[in-house]
Amino acid sequence: MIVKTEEDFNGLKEIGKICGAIRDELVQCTKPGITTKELDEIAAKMFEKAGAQSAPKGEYDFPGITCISVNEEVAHGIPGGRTIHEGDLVNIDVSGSKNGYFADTGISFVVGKGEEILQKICDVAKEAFDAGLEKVKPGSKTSALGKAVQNVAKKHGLTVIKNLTGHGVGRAIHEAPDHIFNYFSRWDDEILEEGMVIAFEPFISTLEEEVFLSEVDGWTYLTDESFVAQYEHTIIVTKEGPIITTV
Ligand code: M2C
Ligand code: CO
Ligand code: CO
Repeated sequence: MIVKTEEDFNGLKEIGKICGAIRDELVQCTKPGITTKELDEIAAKMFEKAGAQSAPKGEYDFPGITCISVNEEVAHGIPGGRTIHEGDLVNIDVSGSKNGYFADTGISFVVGKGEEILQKICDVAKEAFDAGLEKVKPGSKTSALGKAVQNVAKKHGLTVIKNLTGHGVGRAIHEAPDHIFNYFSRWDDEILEEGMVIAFEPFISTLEEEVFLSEVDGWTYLTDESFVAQYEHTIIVTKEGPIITTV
């Protein structure tokens, strides 16, 4: 969407804050022994208390309130009986709506003490996000964000996931621009506009450049031999600088 009024701005900020708070609470609660279903129930209570709705459930009838992905699961992990262990790589992705405004945010992190490479990909996903954020201004091509992400991954000897992308957001969870790629493509010439709302989400991988869909549940994106970390926020593009709604 393109923000046009103060009502738009306030609506986006309100749902952004709610999703950010749920993300942070779930990260805090992710300790060895807890199940992903228990984490999702915390999110359900927080959404209800805030008078907001889960976007995956509301828009796609996803079998969960949030997406929680562990180790070989990269994205769209379904909350369930899986127990969290020390050293797991976990991704919590929270998206929701209130009064017709949407936000989307996610983070990958390591539970307690884990393998060094896992912390590295989480740190590089954040670094790639920050590098792309510098390109978020009216008139920029979305390919500038992809280039920034790819350069950061390369600098660290890592790769990007090419078949998972950022996207427009605001009045729906996924809207135009349909894709903000995490690599440079000369055909990717969408222009960022004043007031445009985007979800920017670098996916940094140890090896593979593509994820595949689980044949078992039809939702979860998986890797074979890699570990992948994501870092996502909802951003309003303005000439005064990007505004992150999901802080
Ligand atoms: O847009 C995402 O970040 C998620 C969508 C949840 S809807 C089931 N918030 C995303 C991540 C990975 C792949 C596609 N979309
Ligand atoms: Co998301
Ligand atoms: Co998203």
